[in-house]
Amino acid sequence: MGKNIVEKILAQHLIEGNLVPCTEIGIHIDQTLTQDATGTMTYLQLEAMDVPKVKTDLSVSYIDHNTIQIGFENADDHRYLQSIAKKFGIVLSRAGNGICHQVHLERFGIPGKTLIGSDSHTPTCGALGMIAIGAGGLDVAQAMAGEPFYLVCPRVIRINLLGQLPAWVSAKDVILKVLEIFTTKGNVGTIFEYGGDGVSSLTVPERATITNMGAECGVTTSIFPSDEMTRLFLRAQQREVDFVELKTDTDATYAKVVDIDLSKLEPMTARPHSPDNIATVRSMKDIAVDQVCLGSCTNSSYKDLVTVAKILKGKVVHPDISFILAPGSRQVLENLAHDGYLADLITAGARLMENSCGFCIGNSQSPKSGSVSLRTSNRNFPGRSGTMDANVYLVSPETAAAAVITGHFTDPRDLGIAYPRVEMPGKLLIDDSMIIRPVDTNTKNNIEVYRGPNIGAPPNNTALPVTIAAQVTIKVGDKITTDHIIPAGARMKYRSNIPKYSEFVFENVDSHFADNAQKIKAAGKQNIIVAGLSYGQGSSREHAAICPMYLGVRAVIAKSFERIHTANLINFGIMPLTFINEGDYDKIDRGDDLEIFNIRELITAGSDLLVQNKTKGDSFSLTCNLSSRQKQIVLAGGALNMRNANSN
Ligand code: MIC
Ligand code: SF4
Repeated sequence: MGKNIVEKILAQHLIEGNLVPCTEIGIHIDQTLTQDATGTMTYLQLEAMDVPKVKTDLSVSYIDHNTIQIGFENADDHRYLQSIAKKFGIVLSRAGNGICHQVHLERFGIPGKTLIGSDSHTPTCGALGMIAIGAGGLDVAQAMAGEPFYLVCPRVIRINLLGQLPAWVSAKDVILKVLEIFTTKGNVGTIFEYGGDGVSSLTVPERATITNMGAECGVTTSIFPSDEMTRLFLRAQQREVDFVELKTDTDATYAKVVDIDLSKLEPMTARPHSPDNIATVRSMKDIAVDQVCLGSCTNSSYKDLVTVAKILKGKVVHPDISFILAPGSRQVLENLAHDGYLADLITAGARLMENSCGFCIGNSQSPKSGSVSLRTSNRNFPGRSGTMDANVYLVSPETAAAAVITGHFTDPRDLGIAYPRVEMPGKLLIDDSMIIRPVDTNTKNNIEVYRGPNIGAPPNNTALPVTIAAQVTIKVGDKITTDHIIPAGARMKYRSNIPKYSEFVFENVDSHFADNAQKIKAAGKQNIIVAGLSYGQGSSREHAAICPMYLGVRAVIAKSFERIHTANLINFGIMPLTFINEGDYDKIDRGDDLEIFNIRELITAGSDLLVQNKTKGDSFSLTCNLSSRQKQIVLAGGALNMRNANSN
């Protein structure tokens, strides 16, 4: 029987298990990437593993998130990352070189290879035909140490893109359509494989917009075939030598096939406050807009920015709009400048930001109170922009440009101008001077690691006790994101300092959470979080597990969990427990005392757990669906504990 693209790459990289959907497999990882916000913890964990050099073909450390340097913390962290890269044989992409996913696509991704990254948008490189997966930092550190990456063998859904996109409709509208169909929940353990005759008309950066935002559906990753478009992209990047053709077999099978007719799509938007709250731009009917942000790892390629430059040429930003421009990479910026488009954008009134995450993570350019902000980025979770009551809409570059001109939500087809269809140049200016490659990876390690006062060791959990006696510290609803659990934005600079960063757990949901959790911990009890569906959406930040662990959280009881966050909870010894009967969620309140007996034995046996609600005087059952490897990790109180136990 024929194979699909996912099966082909997984078969070539399989180390443990069998390619049977829903079972755990271990795969070999060829490449890793980290960014600075998750990277410091990742490398502290790598240091604890006592490995002299990374064992991957390529590991790249990017500095792109915390580039706003107010206070010493971020600059110290950058220097730590630079010295660690030198010590372990890691490539360093310096601050100013661009956003990890955009730069990795341009300079490093290779069709047919595997990549994991400590950032949930790592699937961007699926545009090149890679299996590219977001993971917690500890999993990335283990891959750098040459260990397999474990995941649930995915079911593969084929998305057929048919026909061609009409004028003014672009890749962002395609992925917003996918989000409308699949939503942000219920897609754990799935990979989207794109195919169909429409694929050949999409350039690699357009494919990257689609694979990037597959992360919002919660899929393991998304992938495109590697074809002539891939070859052209790699040729323009002066690395055609990396091209390998990858296509599905004609008799390959899929768990499901979904068709999307590109010619029928229209400009779309994701309304506040979730990427799956989809509507057409036309139905937004003239809503006044205060801010437009163009950039992020989703839509800041050369093609995106040139399209906007052409739309805005000779026009001026509407007086009520603040127009923010953050190119995805230095390569994009240099080429825009070289070809004259940067001048057009600046003349139109764009406020030029650094080539970094910036506005997307809310560490700058927070919009005014109660504002409407149109962004080409991928997440519009509440408060992520840095302004709690802002209304963020996700849109294509074309729709963003239309609002820049008119000052309100405008279907770009109504601008009354010809669509500037932009072709990707066959040749680009290539300049890797902000990339530092390791010099001699074979010499002995005498490189001194720089550690500023912001850097602390990752904390350890204790082994799982026989009984969990805990209080419910917080009860939250459905679709709680890691941005709810531990905010990013201005707080991110504490990422390397767990005691400090932990003060902000659930800050925007319950500002007393950290204090209450510490009090419960001091009283000798554990903390439990109770949640609804799809707990842990969004970012890969393992701090959403480490910081609760530091505050004494031992379990999260939810109706369902998202993939990366589940892996992070397990890695730090927090039990991800699922209601057997979802209705039991309604029987628990914040402040209830819960007891779970005999937990070690029941976990080992794979049995259900019985919880006594001492406050309410009733009980309910939970499951904990773990592989035998994951059971060992939670029993040990986390992956680092298990490693230490195994090496003694
Ligand atoms: C995000 O987009 O939320 C982030 C910031 O890039 C995160 C990583 C982080 O929290 O550092 C992600 O997507 O994983
Ligand atoms: Fe950076 Fe935003 Fe992309 Fe996350 S989603 S990597 S914050 S640009």
